[in-house]
Amino acid sequence: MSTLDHDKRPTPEEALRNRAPSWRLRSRTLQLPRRPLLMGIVNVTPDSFSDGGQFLDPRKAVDRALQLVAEGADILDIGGESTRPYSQPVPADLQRRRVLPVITALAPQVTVPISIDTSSAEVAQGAIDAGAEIINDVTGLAGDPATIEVARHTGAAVCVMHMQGTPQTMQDHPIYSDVVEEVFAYLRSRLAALVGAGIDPQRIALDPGVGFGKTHEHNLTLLAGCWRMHELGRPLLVGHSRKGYIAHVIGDKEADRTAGTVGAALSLARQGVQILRVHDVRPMREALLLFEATGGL
Ligand code: HH2
Repeated sequence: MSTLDHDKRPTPEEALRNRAPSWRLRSRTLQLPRRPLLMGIVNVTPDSFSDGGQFLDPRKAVDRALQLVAEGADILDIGGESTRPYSQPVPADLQRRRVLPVITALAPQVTVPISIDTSSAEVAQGAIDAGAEIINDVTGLAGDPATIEVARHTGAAVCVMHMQGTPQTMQDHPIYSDVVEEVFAYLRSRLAALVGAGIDPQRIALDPGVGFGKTHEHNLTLLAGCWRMHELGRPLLVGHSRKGYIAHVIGDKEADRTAGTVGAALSLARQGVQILRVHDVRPMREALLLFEATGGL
């Protein structure tokens, strides 16, 4: 039996009525206003696709995080493993050595919540002990099943992302018959499985996984159809920042992708997406403020 049910597809207006107004984290509840919150990215890695090597030094990573907060980041996402296409997994102990000093230094200095970008239970547990309160897992808590237990017993929030394949294989030949409906069906089943495993649904955010096992056309279709995911009643988090579909649309692989990221952010804001995961907080914040002030929302 197909998991897709085309007859029951809502209109964008109907889907938006189900837009989640808040996200419960470990120590607080985040309100999710109509203008998206910004999750600032800090990659403590030598090889991330866009900022690899810039923040591998823990002091530089902390400074970058503080800068993103000063520019208006509402959440910080700290990661010690690149998941770009064809990247290799990074052992948990190396991820911990990269991210834990950064989170330990940051936690007493910032009031915004800290998220750990990992699919390792060991890394997630260490990050939570150091002060993180969100587990951002690109494998949807399926890569390391022990992560479910970490989320359950710590009460950390989780972001569950869709990916077709693994970073090692995902860009080989991604195939969908209907990318929006298939991502929707995956997120719905993952949400049900995690709730069944004892995770509080109020703590779960969902992410369509831009760039994870998708062609440029898939990414563009998915970005245009994010509104669909509101039917699941959970906060939507989208990581569209600086990714390859922007160069594809612009027609220039070398182009700076900040303006393109802003352009897509406005479409996502209009669709009611609650959280945008971005490298460049200041331009995003300013564009969204103006978009809101001029009636764009
Ligand atoms: N994208 C990346 C990493 N983590 N998490 C979520 N929830 N959604 C995303 O789209 C997402 C993510 C990849 O981007 P980046 O961290 O900049 O690069 P790299 O994986 O090379 O470190």
